[in-house]
Parts: sequence; structure tokens; C-alpha cells
Amino acid sequence: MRIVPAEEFDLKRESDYGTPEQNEAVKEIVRNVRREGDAALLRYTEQFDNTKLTASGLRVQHSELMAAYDEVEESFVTAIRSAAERIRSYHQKQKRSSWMDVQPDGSILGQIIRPLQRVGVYVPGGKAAYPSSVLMNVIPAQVAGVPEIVMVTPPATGGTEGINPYILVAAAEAGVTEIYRVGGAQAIAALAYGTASIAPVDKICGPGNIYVALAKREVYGAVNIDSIAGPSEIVVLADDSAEAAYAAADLLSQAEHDEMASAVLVTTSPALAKAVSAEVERQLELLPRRDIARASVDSYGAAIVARSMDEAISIVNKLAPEHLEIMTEDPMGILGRIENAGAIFLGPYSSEPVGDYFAGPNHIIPTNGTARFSSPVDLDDFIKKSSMIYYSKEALLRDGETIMELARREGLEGHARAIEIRLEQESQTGGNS
Ligand code: HSO
Ligand code: ZN
Repeated sequence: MRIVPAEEFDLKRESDYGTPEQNEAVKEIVRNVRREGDAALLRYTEQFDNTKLTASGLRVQHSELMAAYDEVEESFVTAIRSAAERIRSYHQKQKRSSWMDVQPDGSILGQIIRPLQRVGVYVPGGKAAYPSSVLMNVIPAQVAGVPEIVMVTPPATGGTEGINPYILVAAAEAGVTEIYRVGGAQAIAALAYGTASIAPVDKICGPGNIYVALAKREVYGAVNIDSIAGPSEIVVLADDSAEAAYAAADLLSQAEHDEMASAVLVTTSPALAKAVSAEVERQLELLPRRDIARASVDSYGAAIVARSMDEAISIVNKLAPEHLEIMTEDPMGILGRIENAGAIFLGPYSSEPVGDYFAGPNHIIPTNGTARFSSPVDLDDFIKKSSMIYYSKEALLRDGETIMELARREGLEGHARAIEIRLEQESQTGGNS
């Protein structure tokens, strides 16, 4: 891994908006699914996933879900259950309550929290089909009280027509209520606009390839979507007290996700930079996914040497990483100075995979510097708020003139009269009605 002095470090951020051809292809798929419904879904599934289905075969039956339990190890079921429990209890702490505030004039103002009615979760096939991500998308929705949680995933992720049984078990454990074997842009279009077989949802979440990402962007507005996740990122902030082998292992844990993942060490210690860089080289060769990790480390990896802890912290804040590990003598002392990071891991035992799988916080976290202004997935992603206003007669008599003044200054006489009609009636009846 290359060692870079802080002053030479150049931050590159890339966003993928797809080629014009990809954008055009996605628009066409969405248009056709919207127009033709199931027929288009089945046609695209045959074309892109090499699977011939009938409309009744789209939905995964309960018996298939139960059969998945026979295909996975018992140890996996136990592990997924304990992870689900931890994730559930963390997210339960995020619950918001509706509130009402009764004013002295008898008015009541408040905010009402309601779950979304129906949410769609996309689960990709291929190398990024993570059961842990099923938990991270579905459990917050379920804890928020969403009654209908629909999962879509391409067919044949685990063989002909069969869906990866680990994904199915995770879905069942997390509380998914319906599953459909359909993927790609066509699945996103179906969730957004509905077909005869799949009822439309209010929000679509979950990662996917570029076609899925573009389709989510295309349907945004008709439904809500989550943020579009970029490749994984980790920054390890370390001083000379850090264990080089731990830092290297944690960097590689994210580098192995994707050729475009980024794993960066920021340290005040030139000796540690050297040691970590050497460890990364050594450990990398031992990984089954070394080709992916190698590409990531070579293009996006770096060990940055800062001249002071202040400088190191300011680099971290500029990077605004998805994951930040603080491996210094006094990590708690540094915590308060971190402005931008999606998830912060403190001390030598808070290895990033602890958060990916088990600690409880969500592992869907803002990437590509967006931790500057956004947050990990949580219950707020699955609720909406209504404000409520109950105005008493006393309050309207008191505030009416002010409201009319504001309305007339905007040239909105109709607004003013809606208030005035009430004030006039009051003055006629002498306030005795
Ligand atoms: N670290 C990934 C999430 C994940 N890791 C899933 C393992 N499985 C998010 O950046
Ligand atoms: Zn990970």
C-alpha cells in the first residue's frame, strides 16, 4: 500500500451516473413494465436472468421458504437469529413518539408519527448477495411498524429458479412478508408502479448494480428511495500505539468488498504507516478475494502520514468516511473532534466487521463523503410525520389579524378572507356562539 505524506494526499471522489446507453435502457425498461406489467417482467426475466417464469411463479411460496431452512447449516440460523436480535434492540432505541402540546389558550399542536404502509427491499444476486444486508434493511422497517415488507431478488441466485437459501432464511428471520423472484431495473419498476402480481410500494431500499441504481433514480418521486450506496470505505486513524496487524486486517476487510472500495490509514506515526503497509501486502496474499482486494488497495488505498493529530483529524473530517476506526491511545478523547463519519469504531477490539454483522447499528451507511450531511439507515427512513393543528376560538381571535396581514402582503386575499369570515361571525354574535 502506498505511503503518502499528508500534504500530497489528494482526495478523489467519483460518482457513477451510468453511460447514456445504460440510462436509456433503464428508461425503456421502466416504461415497458409500467405499460405492460407482468408481461414485461416475465420477458425481461427471461432475457436478463435466463429464467422462464409464469406470473404465478413470481411469488416465492411459503413452502420454498421453509425448504431453505433445510439447505442451510443450523449454525447459520443460530448466528442470524442472534444478529437479528442485536440489530432489533439497537433500532428499538430509535423509536420516536407522536407528541401533542396543549397551549394555555386551549389549542393543541402536535406531530403524529406513522410507519410507511409498504416497503420494497431489493436484494442483488451475485457477489453482493449479503444476508446481513437483508437484516439491515428489513429490521428497521419492521421495528418502525411497516406492515408490508416486500423483498425482490433475481431468480436463480442459488441455482435454477432457486433463490440463495441464506438470503431466504435471513428474510424470514427479519420479518419480510412477501418475496418475488425478479431483479434488475424491471423489479424496481414493478415495485414503483405495481403489476397484476406485485402491488406498488411507498419506498424502495437496498443496493444493486448500476441498472438498479439508475432505475431507483428514475422512479424517485412516484415512490421514495433510500440513498444510492457507493463502494465500501474505511479509514483507520491511528497513532503509534496501534497494532499494525489489526489495522491492516480491518483495512482489508473493506477492500475485499469491491475493486472500487477504499481503505485508508491516517496516522501520526511514519513507523506505523510502514508497518501497516507491509502487513497489508502480507495479509492480502492470503485472502481468497485477493484479486478484488488488490485492485482496491492499488487504486484507492493509502497510508497517509500526518504531522500532528490535529492534521490527521482534519483529513478524516475531509474524507467523511463511511467507517472510521480510531486506534489511538485515547480514542474517547478524539471522538468529540470527529465531525464527519458514518460509523465510528473505537479502540483495538471494535473491528469493522463487528459492526457489519453484529453490534446492532445499521451497516447501511453514507459513502462517498455524504456522511457530511447524511446518516446511517434508521427508523426515520421508514416513518413519516404529520403535523397536527387544533386551533381554539380564543387563539384564532387573538392571531387572526396577524394572519390576515401576512396573507394580504402576499396578495392572497382568499387566504385572508378564510380567516376574516370567522372573525366577522364572532363579532356579530358577540362571541356568544
Ligand atoms: N461493509 C459493508 C456491509 C457488509 N459487510 C455486508 C459485510 N457484509 C458496508 O459497507
Ligand atoms: Zn463489510
